[in-house]
Amino acid sequence: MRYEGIIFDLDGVLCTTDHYHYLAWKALADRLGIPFNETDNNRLRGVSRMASLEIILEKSDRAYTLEEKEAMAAEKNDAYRRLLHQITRADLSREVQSTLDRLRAQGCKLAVGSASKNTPFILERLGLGDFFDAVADGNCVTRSKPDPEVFLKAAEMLGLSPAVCLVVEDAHAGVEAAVAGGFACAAMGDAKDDPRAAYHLNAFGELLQATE
Ligand code: B16
Ligand code: MG
Repeated sequence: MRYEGIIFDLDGVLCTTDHYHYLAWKALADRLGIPFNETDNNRLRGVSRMASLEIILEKSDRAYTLEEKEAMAAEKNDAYRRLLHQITRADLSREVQSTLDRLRAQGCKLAVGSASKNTPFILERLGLGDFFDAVADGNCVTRSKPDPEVFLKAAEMLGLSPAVCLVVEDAHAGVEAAVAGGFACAAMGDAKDDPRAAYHLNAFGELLQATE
């Protein structure tokens, strides 16, 4: 095993809730009369809630106060949380579960590094509430990806230096964050072809060969 620790992004890597994010942002955008489609939604990948809202409001023709923006973010999150209740253990793919189990059996420490403040709730729904050795998420950082803070925090919680950890990411902002923090990165999904990544995964299970 080439790495002592692996830090996984959550959404787009361990599970897929991006459609729920889309539906919740879309409901808000529709109410405000702001155009928003799945392509716009792609720009929100790995980006924090407030930064996502700012991207959506780029197409608005009026300015909003911070108070109004906070209310909008809360409205979106309430809708998103309602949708998250649909997640069950069956949404954790066998490929993800078996790959995680094999990596752990190889002596690798496993952590989550996610921008989402809903990380504990999502992990619980997936049946992974107690699985990871460390969880760093949007609740314990002040700077969001592409700042490396969340991954540095995860490595620190594992007691490992970035040089011996691999980050697995699906967002370009996340790949940038990993590299900025001194981590090697395995990219998949939307960010698969990002040239800054050391590995380009077509599927989660390919991590086993990549880290051999
Ligand atoms: P929340 P990740 C990210 O999760 C999502 O990709 C991004 O779309 C979302 O805006 C962000 O979490 C914040 O989520 O509103 O739940 O705090 O990919 O970093 O696991
Ligand atoms: Mg992601």
